[in-house]
Amino acid sequence: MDAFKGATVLMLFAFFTRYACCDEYFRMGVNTNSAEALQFLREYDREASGMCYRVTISQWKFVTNITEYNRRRMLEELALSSKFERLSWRKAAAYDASRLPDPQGRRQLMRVVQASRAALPDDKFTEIQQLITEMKEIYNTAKICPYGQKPYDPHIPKMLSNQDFMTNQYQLASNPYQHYQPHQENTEYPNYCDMQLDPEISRILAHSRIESELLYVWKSFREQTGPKLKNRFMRYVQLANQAAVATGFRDAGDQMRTAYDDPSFRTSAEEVYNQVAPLYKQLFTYVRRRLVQRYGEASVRGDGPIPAHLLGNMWAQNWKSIMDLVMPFPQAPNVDITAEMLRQGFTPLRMFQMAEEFYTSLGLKPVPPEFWRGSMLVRPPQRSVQCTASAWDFCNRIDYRIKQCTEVTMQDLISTHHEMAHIQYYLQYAEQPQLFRDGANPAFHEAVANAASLSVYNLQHLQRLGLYQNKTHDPYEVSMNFLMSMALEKVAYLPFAFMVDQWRWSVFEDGVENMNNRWWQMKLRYQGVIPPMPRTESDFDPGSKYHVISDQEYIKYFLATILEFQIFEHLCLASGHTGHLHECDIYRSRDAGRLLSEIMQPGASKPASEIIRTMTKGKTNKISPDSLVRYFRPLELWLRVQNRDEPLIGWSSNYHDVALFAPQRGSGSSNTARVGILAALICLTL
Ligand code: X8Z
Ligand code: ZN
Repeated sequence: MDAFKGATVLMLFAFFTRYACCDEYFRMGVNTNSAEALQFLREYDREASGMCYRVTISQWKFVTNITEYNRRRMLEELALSSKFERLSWRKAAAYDASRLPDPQGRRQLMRVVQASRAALPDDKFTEIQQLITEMKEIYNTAKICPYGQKPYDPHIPKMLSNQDFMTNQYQLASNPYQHYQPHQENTEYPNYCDMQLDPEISRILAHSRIESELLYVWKSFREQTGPKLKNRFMRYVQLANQAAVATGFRDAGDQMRTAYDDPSFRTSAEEVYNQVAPLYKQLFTYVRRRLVQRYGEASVRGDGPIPAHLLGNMWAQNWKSIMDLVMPFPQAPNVDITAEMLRQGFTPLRMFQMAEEFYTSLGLKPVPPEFWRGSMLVRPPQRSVQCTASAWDFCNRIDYRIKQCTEVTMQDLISTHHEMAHIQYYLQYAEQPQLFRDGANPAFHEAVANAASLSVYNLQHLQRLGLYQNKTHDPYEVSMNFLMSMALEKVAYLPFAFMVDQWRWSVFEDGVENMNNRWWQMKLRYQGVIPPMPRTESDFDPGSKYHVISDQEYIKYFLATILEFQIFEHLCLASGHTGHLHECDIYRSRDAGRLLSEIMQPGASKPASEIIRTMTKGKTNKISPDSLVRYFRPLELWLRVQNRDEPLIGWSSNYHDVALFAPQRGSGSSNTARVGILAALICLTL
């Protein structure tokens, strides 16, 4: 999932002029001595790599062994690196990057300048960092009581492992406790209200089909996050905007968008969204029909938006958990090789060796011995760890590690290949200076890792590995089931991934009034999703999404999902694949490997547009959704047939939908008319 980079956030201020780059303006210094600037960059590279190593080691120690001591050590290192970064930022700020004749040096200096909040005075800089830390802490410690709040019962079933879930050895929720076991330290406690988002709450949303239970966890998690975060978030918005303006940007959203080197970035992203929206609406319409069949018209209107708690996920962003409700051909299998992996005696180590062999089969690099010595590939017994899978670059060109609590499941096999792709990216750009050891833009790391995974979660590849065989079922039906499971993960995700930063940018741009209302307006407009219960401005539902309160941009996930298919298609072309895109496997293709290496090696030293131009052999320099649409074309045709009798492809919202979150002013007909106009506008923009 995660590509973990050491804390190398850098900054600037001092004697400013205005510098125009790609129609974006930010402030630069007046020192035009280029020899001095290059000397600064050389020193910076050495010191920043060292600092990054120390911080990353301290973070690794903490997340793989959560103790108070390790937390303190990590915070100390972070404080030191913060100091170093502010100092470096001031030095960098003194130069006028536009006057540097060396384009690579110019690019490095600009990278130091752009993303920074160091234009803030010391107290405000510390305050915003503190706020973000507090918000993460509140989020990470949010807990809810089990549904029904029964007192502790020692006979409740054990909590199931991921493996149990993947092998379908679970029941749908007839017993609200079946997903849940109290955390170990709390087993004596009579009222164990310690269910966390991951894994307990997420599992209920994924596996329960009891509407009241889904509603309960949906609502309770928001109660435990939003209201506690709202005031802090509003102050964070204020400070982030101040930092952006002081650095020469219009607002914090404007500053975030500079990472994409594209003056018309907003329009470009919107165009991409518009091209995938028709496919999303076909999927949406088909899924809604199945939900109506499961939950009834009283819960889901036949031509309306879908209530957010029924889609298998806290944010309705990934629908793969409701595959059981929407499977195109229930008599054909949903491809899952977990049982076969267990039968063949797979181990986590073997899964990683297999992933390494996938990349070396393309002619790419093996991982160094330090990887095998240092990584945490399974959950260690008797110590507390953070289990989210991540790939780590320790900034010293030697140490690369993965942290993953691997279980023998198909999902973890895919995740293993995904994380190993991040490591491969690190290895490929290792010779770049520290400031360029990164993706070409923020979407690239995830896109490359997912593109490789598309070749792994793929019937042809699984067959080649001897993990899947279809002797009895209609291949067309198996293919449709496969494409549906991919669509529930990728296509369903697109409008969510698009809307999060639309909302965030609107808050940075227009202020914090009616934030919750605007969140739901966008959820409705892009996703066609409504809250399952009334919301007001004392709720703060965006706060239920970690990336919002932890200051992590989100549009990169939208673009990464588009770009992964574009990269995948070009790798497939290089490998000589003909036929359906979803059937392409690049395994053992040296030509695909060479192209992948060309994409990864430059890191961030070149603009993303140049890398895309190379990748597409000059056809385009833009991120394009054509490959994604092509990949899902067979499913889209099938969906069109399924939806032929539907009154509406997409959704229309009525007064009641909008009244769930729009502020109610006045009363009677004027109010009805006002909300009616809003609803009409929403429909028009679909
Ligand atoms: O945040 C993540 C990963 C780290 S890159 C855990 N993801 C996004 C999310 O959870 O919303 C992966 C999918 C999108
Ligand atoms: Zn990742």
